[in-house]
Amino acid sequence: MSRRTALITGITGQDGSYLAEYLLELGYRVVGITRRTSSHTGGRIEHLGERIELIGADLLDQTSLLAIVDQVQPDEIYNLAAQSFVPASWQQPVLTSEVTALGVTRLLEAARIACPSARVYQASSSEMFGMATETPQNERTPFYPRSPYGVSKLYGHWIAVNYRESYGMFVTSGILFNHESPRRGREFVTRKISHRVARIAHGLDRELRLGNLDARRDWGYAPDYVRAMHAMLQRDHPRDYVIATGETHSVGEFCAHAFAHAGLDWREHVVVDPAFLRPADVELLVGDAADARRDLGWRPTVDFPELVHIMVDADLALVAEELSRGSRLGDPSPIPLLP
Ligand code: NAP
Ligand code: G4F
Repeated sequence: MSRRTALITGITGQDGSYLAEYLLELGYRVVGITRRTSSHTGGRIEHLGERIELIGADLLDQTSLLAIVDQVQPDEIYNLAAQSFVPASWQQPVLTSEVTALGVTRLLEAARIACPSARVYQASSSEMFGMATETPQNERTPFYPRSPYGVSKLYGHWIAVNYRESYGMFVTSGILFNHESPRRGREFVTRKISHRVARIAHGLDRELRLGNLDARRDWGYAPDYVRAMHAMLQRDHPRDYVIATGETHSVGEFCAHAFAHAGLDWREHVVVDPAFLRPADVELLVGDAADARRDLGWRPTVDFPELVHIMVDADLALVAEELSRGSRLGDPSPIPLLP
């Protein structure tokens, strides 16, 4: 069989980098879309070097997407690109809709016109359940998004369903619950905690300021979740799947585990700061991935305590390395949250 080709949008992100590694292991030719930005964002994929191909395009730009799909003729397309940070979606609701919602239509149009046989994966989100009407949430749970991000993801989800049903294209969405790793952006709560724990443990900071400590999430390990994305595209018929661990924990519990792992008491360091509360929050998410277990044979391999330990250990090592190099040690959290 000839080598299969995968096209990944969002390859510079957490999931894109793990997916690229996984597909290379499986023998794929991997082509990634990168956008022209004012800052360098290639840190997560630098180690893959020339094993992947990178081409410039943007979910905001129809022409670039059409050209790239036509040129690459991929067997599989993974649409992971998005404005993915929920608080930023209140600051930039129109941009979020352009990228996270309409960007999906632009990519599907490119596939429909230039390579309709390509199998397409759309990165849907448990944020679409929002103020969930049942617990746990599965593929039949009604949606009730609570942010411009959630609404945009819901548009992307339904346009994917519509291209499947209107044109008979192989389009599938993974409704993924939160998944984390040492490659998670530092603005997301798990990584914000693990990184600050490491800095406090090394004597560089004393305090961690957070918002809603009672919010509960179903947190899994990102490398497990990219396996599910690939498995969904190998089915005989396309359909959507929930991917989740089935366990839920609060932000406060994440703090307690993370600080304890570094030998610290979280109550001495965590400060609740209203600046980090959201205009509307999603209070409780927990997924039921029974269909994925049955059809895809998918199971998470990393549980909650292990996930916390992996992240804290990685950040302890990172801060230690930065200290030994004498590099800049100001907190590099890049994105300010809502005032
Ligand atoms: P991430 O780390 O924030 O990565 C987002 C990616 O999108 C980056 O590569 C970014 O490129 C790219 N991007 C942003 N705007 C773009 C544009 N206009 N054109 C092209 N690329 C653009 O996200 P992630 O955590 O890996 O998540 C991957 C996908 O799954 C996202 O769609 C996210 O919404 C969704 N999702 C994530 C989770 C989760 O828990 N992680 C759960 C459910 C769904 P730059 O490097 O240039 O910024
Ligand atoms: O880590 P978060 O920012 O992730 P959130 O909002 O759940 O979104 C992530 O998961 C979604 C899947 O459900 C993805 F679709 C999305 O792209 C993204 O990857 O916040 C988690 C919870 C929230 O309830 C938030 O209010 O943590 C709470 N939290 C409390 N203090 C905080 C903070 N969140 C952040 N980012 N920063 C805080 O200081």
